[in-house]
Amino acid sequence: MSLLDDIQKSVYDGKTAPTLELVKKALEAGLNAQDILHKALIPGIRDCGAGYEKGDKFIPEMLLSAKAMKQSIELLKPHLAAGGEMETGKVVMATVEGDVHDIGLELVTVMLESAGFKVRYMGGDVATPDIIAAVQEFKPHLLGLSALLTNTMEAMPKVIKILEEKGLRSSVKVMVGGAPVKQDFCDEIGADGYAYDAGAAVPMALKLRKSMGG
Ligand code: B1M
Repeated sequence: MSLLDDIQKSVYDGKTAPTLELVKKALEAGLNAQDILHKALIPGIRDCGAGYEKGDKFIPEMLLSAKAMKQSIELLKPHLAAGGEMETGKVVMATVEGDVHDIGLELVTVMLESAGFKVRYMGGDVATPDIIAAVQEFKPHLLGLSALLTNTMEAMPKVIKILEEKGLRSSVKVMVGGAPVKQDFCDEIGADGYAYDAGAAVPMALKLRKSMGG
């Protein structure tokens, strides 16, 4: 088995300390951080989801895998991309109400920060009024909303509706993402942009930012 296979399995097994050791070893061996992320960590956590569907894994085990994954992302952060020198724009990032999944949100945040965006990271399960308050206070160019559950995606149009009601909609572009979210849904709810993954989120965010001028 390769080092990447070992990392994938270690995330699946939810072993934080051994996973961190393996990630360090991979970095020392000169492996690319993007490869460690996309060829080992993400497949490991996705295997875990598949295991959960089959009944091989239960929530406490998924939590252990999530912990191994999140701490590994912390280790990789400085290697994922160099921090931007220039401030590209301001972003509020949140996973919507009722949805605790925040690993993807964090990855998108790392990528946006590396592209020079100043991000107010709100994490998972953020109440809609808190998202609206962050938009009012931080005055971001972009609002990034994530959802991993089919039943929490519905919080996204609610956020957009309240932005409209409060007269904030024209001041902020809304970008949506997360596994069940697709372009059709983005169009249907009147969001401004959709990105499939963290890599695609950067060009989309830059495009939306540019469309605002200033
Ligand atoms: Co949950 N979970 N989970 N879970 N979990 C999924 C999502 C699921 C697909 C697993 C499965 O059944 N196969 C399933 C959802 C089914 C559905 O609704 N379609 C599910 C379920 C059912 C649940 C619970 C309901 C289980 C239960 O309690 N019975 C429960 C819900 C809790 C809640 O939120 N209220 C639950 C709980 C949990 C844990 C707490 C144990 C844990 C989360 C820990 C955490 O995040 N802090 C967890 C985990 C780890 C998963 C899986 C295994 C992994 C998610 C993940 O981190 N993926 C997941 C299965 C899977 O994804 N295959 C699953 C890796 C991450 C890098 O990818 O998040 O997709 P992702 O992010 C990507 C893109 O989507 C995109 O870019 C990211 C990076 O490339 N992206 C954006 C994401 N946000 C974006 C925003 C953007 C742009 C792009 O712009 C703003």
